[in-house]
Amino acid sequence: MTYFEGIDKISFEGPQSKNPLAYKYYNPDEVVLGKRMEDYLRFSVAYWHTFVADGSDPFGVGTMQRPWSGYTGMDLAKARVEAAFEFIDKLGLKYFAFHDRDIAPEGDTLAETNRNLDVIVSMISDYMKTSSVKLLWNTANLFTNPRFVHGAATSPNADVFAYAAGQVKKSLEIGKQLGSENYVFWGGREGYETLLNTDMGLELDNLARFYHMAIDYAKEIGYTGQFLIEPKPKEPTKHQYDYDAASAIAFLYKYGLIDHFKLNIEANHATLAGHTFEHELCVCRTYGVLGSVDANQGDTLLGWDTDEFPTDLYSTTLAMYEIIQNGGLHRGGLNFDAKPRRGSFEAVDLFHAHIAGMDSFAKGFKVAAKLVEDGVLEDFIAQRYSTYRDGVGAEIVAGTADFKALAAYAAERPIVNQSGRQEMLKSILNQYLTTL
Ligand code: XUL
Ligand code: CO
Repeated sequence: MTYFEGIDKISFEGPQSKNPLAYKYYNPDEVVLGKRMEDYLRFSVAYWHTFVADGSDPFGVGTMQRPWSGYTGMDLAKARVEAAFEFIDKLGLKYFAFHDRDIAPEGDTLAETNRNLDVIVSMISDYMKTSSVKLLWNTANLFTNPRFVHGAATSPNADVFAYAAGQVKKSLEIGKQLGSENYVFWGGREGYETLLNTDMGLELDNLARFYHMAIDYAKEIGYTGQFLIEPKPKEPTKHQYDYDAASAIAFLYKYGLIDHFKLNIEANHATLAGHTFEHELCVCRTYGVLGSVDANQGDTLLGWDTDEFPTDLYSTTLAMYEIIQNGGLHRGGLNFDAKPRRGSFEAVDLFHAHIAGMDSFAKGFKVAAKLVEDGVLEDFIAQRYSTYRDGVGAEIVAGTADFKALAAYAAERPIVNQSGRQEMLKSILNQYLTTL
């Protein structure tokens, strides 16, 4: 059965093409920085937005017209798998990502839920055997069901902690079975609403205990995917513990978890935290924990997670610049945790949306690669910090200077600063963006 009737494989036609169902910049075979674009960018489709979400919002019901809408229960779950592999193949994607609850319906008990999962996971596994599509990451949904009303690993109720552990245990087994390259923890309800009823110390200790149990179980079953924490400051909770990259990293250090985790940075989560996307990526690469990316964009006029497909070339360029400085994303990828707007309700809009996202990142990648090749920013930055290469600066860096020596050095010396040249650099960036 064909789900996306009338839509052929999407191919690269170049920037002059007038065909909306073609790539203008994403050319999988083009070599950039010594690697095929496809191998560098590792695009992934998010199962929940593309095959599950129906366009409902707090003010209205779903609007999305989907070829699988007529099915229910396990039949719906199976139809979605068939549609997913057709979609992935038509776009030429290589990765996908899902929550346990996206792929199979929840049963009355954990055992029944797991039986539903087994049926769908074996179907996905069969599809994966006959295609080159891989699972970028999987995760457990520990936020939708009312049992998680007060949190999962940070719930005040130990029975909920136990249930969440059972759910993640199963998800790690699925990760092993399908060979997921990463496993994501997004703490949807791991935060608090009011400090008046919250023992923050116990909640954080328990969250760390939960992660240590996950590490132990992964080791026990031989699951080798990279563990990722996805920071987000708020929504659904008022305050989420993994507020941003810096708070997640502090948590990982405090609880002896830093060697076992990297971070999955989502652009819209950065915006919600009051940071730019590139800031969060830069913090991660500086601390050596940049793992993967949820590629989307927010709206600076709206205070919530809009999960738009990324189309802002300025942002994709600066993000790819950070990713290149990181030596790529290694086992991570660019997962489109993004949804077409509620008004873009036709199935073909899913194609337009992914094409827009992939082209935006491909273009940003090419511009960032050229900036790096030409050493534009590196040379400027190297010169800006050149006082640390010799004299007193070199002594500071080498650790041989102390306050007494520095005070004596500074006593009679006039200080001459250099311009930061911000406007010149932005103008050069625009030049690269518009001429490449
Ligand atoms: C929510 C979000 C999640 C995670 C996976 O804002 O980003 O979809 O990516 O649980
Ligand atoms: Co996300």
